[in-house]
Amino acid sequence: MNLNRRHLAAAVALTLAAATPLAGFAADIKPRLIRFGYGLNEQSNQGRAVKVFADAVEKASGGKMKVRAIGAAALGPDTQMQQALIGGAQEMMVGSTATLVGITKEMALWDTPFLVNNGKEADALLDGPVGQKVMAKLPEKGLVGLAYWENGFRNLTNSKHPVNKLEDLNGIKLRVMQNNVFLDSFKTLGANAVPLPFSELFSALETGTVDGQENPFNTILSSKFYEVQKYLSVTNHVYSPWIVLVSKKWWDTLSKDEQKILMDAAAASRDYERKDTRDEAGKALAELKAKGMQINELSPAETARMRDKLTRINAGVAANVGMDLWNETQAELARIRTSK
Ligand code: TK8
Repeated sequence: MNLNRRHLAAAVALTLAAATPLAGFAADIKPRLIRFGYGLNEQSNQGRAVKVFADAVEKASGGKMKVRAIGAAALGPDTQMQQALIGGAQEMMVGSTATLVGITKEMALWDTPFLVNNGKEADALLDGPVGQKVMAKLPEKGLVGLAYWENGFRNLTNSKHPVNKLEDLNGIKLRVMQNNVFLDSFKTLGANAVPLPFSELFSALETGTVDGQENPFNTILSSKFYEVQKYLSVTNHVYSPWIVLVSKKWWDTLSKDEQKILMDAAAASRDYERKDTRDEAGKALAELKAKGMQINELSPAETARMRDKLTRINAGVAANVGMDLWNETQAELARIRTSK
């Protein structure tokens, strides 16, 4: 016992002696642990990209920064994780911009139906001055945005009947994200829209609490919604981004080098994620069909009717995000469209 204690004391003394001249490098001894939460499964475009981010951070930091990826909403739905980041109880997450509007109202810009026509326009808008301006609104709320990833163009599924025309939405109990633009959009289209966190969606569909939902093909596939949804209507009614977020409280404790490692990894994972998502989306429809879903495309006339109804939402979005930002977005989109 005595001997043990002596040994221990000697070991402590040795450690202290070794540590003293290196005191400035204390952070080097204990790796930075990054709890990175997300909502989808590990086997999804979101999960794969978080893994790419984690590997890039560990590699660039020589193992001094470690990412613990926690998927399937195990740390809670988007809104709960956002609060954990603000409070400093969690370091990072990726989730929908749509669930962030309660914190940063300008994020509602991305909820505008039919805002962009394709991925190229989305990338240019999000990575350009408008996207960066919206992201720059986050730090005053306790969050730092690092990159927009692609969630994708959203499409409708339900368990009742095919949606070929607007009237087919009447009476369908449709889950929407916790976001007023989505709620108003689907009420306007005639559905019985119900906001629910994504983490509750599968079981809500399974038990019939709701009849339908809307998400990109990738998510319909990775979350196995085909098991509980028969009909898929290709509507592409809105492009949804995801956003990679950091707790500002924690961010401010990092060195410039550590911040740069995270920014570089976010950019690399964004490029990987967009490509992976687009590749998968291109194949997903055939897979969903093979899984037994009945798929229909809306006729151009019906798409035009839907578009027309939904443009009534635009004025509300514009008022919400501010007329200046709205006009800047329209001008930027016009510029993007002519410069290709
Ligand atoms: C995942 C969600 C999801 C979103 C939704 O956490 O809630 O429908 O599309 O991707 O952010």
